[in-house]
Amino acid sequence: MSLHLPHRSALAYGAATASYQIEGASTEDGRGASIWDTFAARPGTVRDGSDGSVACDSYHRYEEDADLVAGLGVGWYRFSIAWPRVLPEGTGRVEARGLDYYDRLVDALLARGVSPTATLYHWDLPQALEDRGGWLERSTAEAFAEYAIVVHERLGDRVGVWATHNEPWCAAYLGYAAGIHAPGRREGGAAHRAAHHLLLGHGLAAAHLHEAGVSDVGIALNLAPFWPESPDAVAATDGIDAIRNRVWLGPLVDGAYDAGLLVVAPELADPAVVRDGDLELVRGSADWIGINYYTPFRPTLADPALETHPEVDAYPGATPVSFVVREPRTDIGWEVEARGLEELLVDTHRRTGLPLVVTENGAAYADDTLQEGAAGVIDDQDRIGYLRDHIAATERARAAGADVRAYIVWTLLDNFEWAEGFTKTFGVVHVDPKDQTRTPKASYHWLAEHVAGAR
Ligand code: IFM
Repeated sequence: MSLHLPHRSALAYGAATASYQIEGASTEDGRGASIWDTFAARPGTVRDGSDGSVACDSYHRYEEDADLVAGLGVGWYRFSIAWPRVLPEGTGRVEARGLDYYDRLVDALLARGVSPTATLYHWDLPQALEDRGGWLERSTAEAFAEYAIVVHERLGDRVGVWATHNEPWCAAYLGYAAGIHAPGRREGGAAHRAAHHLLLGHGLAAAHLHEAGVSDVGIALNLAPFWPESPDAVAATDGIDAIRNRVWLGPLVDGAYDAGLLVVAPELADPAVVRDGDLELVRGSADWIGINYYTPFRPTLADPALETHPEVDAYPGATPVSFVVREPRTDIGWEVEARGLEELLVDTHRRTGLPLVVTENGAAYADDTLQEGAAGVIDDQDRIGYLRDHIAATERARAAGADVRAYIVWTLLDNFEWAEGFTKTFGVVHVDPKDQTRTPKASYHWLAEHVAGAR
């Protein structure tokens, strides 16, 4: 068991979850309100009207969940920390009982031979900070660094691999432009400010973690392969590629926003927002990059005949595009194409030169409609096929020279899938929403066998 990034000699395995999606206990032990509590309470925001107040009740069932991780035989568990459990008002007063929970969780993992890797921000911003402007304000980045120090002080002796943010593109653009994630604001180009402040928060937190002796600080990005459907969509694709991919990689690698990005996001050329030294701080701040991959995107010039993509407003300033989605698709409507993962890993390693981790990959399938197998197991063969193909794609990327250290499946448990509520299930373990009973699916057993065989 190691507390450092796995060695490159063999692909390591892990399972991932996120605090708001699994913990529940949303008012327990002094936890403050998060933007997802507030957003989900607004009618019409979450498909089934649900929220994360109970979710998988992992706050109380973490020992059982640690058993499930250990049963998979994976070396890593990637969880996230709920900022409002630790700092209920976002800054200032620390809630020791919140930290105690993560302390217990980390110990439960270590006792089972599983290395913990913690993500500091998987979208549950303290509502108190949103009330002061949220990620549109620079002060939120500064508060994030304060929070990172507090968490590291408590867990740093047992957690060595840290991710600052998970999918900051979603936090910035689904949250502040498209308005389909918390806090549900539709601020257009101002969302680019949120992106900058998320990056700045990453840079400030990474500097503190490095100072404290951490050598494995990363950031999990949902970079996307864009495959324009037709030659006339190429120019528009450049604009969305800038907002989805280059807005993160440019500062992390070059310490700069590129000229093409500044055309669609002039807000990032404003010296009052991007202050002297910000981009220098971000440059070189990541020791590894996490890749969250589900599907490729095939842009075409906005075609009203295509289904309207819910993310259509998430690229403010860029020429609007539609996305062609080919078959086969998962239950959430995302095309299944493992080649996208291979390409992304090879390209991102080439671009960054950094070690990579597949921090998320998995598929939503409507398991409830599947037959109970003979052994009482949910026979999710489609998910097994998806995982098998994407693990193979990861191995191909490694063979092509991409330094990919680990493959972490999304997700351990069926859980609260954000604006989709509990209607879309990605877990290798079924969770009964009525009583939170856990039932490993066939994909859980398949993955356990695969991991054992890979050792
Ligand atoms: O459930 C989410 C996760 O929280 C972030 N990445 C994508 C997953 C599936 O939508």
